[in-house]
Amino acid sequence: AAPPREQWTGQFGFIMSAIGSAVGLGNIWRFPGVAYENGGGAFLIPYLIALVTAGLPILFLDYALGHRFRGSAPTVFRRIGGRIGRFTESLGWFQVAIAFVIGLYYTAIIGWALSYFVFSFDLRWGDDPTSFLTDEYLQVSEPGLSTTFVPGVLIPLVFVWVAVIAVLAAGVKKGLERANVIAIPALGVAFLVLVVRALFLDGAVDGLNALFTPNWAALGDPSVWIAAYSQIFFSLSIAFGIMVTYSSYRKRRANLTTPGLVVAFTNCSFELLAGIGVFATLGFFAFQQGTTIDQLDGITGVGLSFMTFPAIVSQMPGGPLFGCLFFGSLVLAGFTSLISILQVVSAGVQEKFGLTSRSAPVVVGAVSAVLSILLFSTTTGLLALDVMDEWANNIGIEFSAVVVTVLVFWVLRRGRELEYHLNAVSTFKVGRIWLFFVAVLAPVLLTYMLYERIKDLVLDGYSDMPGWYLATFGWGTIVFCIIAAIVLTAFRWVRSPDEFTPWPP
Ligand code: LEU
Repeated sequence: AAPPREQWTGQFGFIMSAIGSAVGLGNIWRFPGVAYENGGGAFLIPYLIALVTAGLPILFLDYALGHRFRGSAPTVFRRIGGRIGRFTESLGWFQVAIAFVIGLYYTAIIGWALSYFVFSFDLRWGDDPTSFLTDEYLQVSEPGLSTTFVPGVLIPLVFVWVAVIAVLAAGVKKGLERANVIAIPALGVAFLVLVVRALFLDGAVDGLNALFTPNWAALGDPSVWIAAYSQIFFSLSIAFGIMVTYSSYRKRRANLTTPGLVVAFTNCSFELLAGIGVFATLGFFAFQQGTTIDQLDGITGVGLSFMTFPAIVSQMPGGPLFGCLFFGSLVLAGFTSLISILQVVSAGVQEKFGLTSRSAPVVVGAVSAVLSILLFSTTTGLLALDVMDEWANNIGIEFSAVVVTVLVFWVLRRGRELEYHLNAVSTFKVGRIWLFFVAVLAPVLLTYMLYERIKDLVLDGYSDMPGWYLATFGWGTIVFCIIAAIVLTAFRWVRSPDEFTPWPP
């Protein structure tokens, strides 16, 4: 018989690991730019509304699903499906596929951060960090598929893949949990030092004003709301299998909702803190240049962390230390999230194909690593990354959230059962309001937003990139996930999942 299901040592290990997953590149690299682009201070309103109406409720839903049905996403959706489990399993594989895609480029960014951590020591990027990034470091070429590898990007990328496979192969307790218990406090300290330092820079206040001065008109724009919901899902690691998988390793009698509140609160505080730190630093930069923040370029996404930040670090007293703290934080935050992403894929494959908890990460990791290296260590990596990130998050994850909620609450009608399960041991009880948010409000809002977003992308394209390119890397990503879901569902289970985790309990 297969060994019993792995478990966290206890609540603390789980909470640290869940925070490790939630706090990631999304908090440091993605949030500040997204907030700034979508109305600055006014973005906090849709953000908080998204947190309360969809973030927390779906976080609880993921916990309930994973914990009650005790398995990776495909196992969970097969079990909850009952007689139609053969079909509903595909939803689990769709989530696995999204996690797989995100893992491919997420690793690339961690690899860059690792390089930049090293570059910080001697401010290697010189006087023009923008051209350093695109021309010297990434050696970006026209959109396309190049086969020219860039060694400086390739080597750290390989390193990150080896590290993540090693952690996963060591298992839930000795690998994932241990890595998080060490890395998360370290990250907390490094990041606090960074933010406090930033607040004492000249011009910091102007930076905060730029972030927090609301542009109320933005609230009328659906794309701002979509950005808020997507950011919450990505940031809390919900609706694509991560929290389902993580909560399946909790002990049978476990308080579910209270740790959920702790994790969500910590994640969002960290996110706001990152916004504050980043904008204080931008304020300093604008001050140095005798200009204002809205005149600066490159405040979003990749540009912010890898062009603007290096430029600032160069001008700052004690710059190398600041750079090390910033890029070191990115590496730690990113790595602890990456292990949760890959665990989703690894656990799914492990259960379906009857692999061991040691061999599954090696197989899954090797396949992912090869693809990730092919896509992101060549001269066209940067563009592919941007497009895949947009589609995986704004279309893939939202689509998954809609299908899960409709399936669980409307087709299978399991709402009451999950509510009961959540309340059985938890101290924070959920009730009618939770059901209303997850079963009614979330699917309705998300369907509308998804429709708007798809319409926009179809009609207006994305960042002036050629249509064929968006078709391949954007829509192609979604098509890939759907095909993967169908194909992986069609395979036969090598062993019944019930052998891994006794079912029914
Ligand atoms: N929650 C993570 C973050 O904020 C991302 C997720 C894909 C693990 O970066």
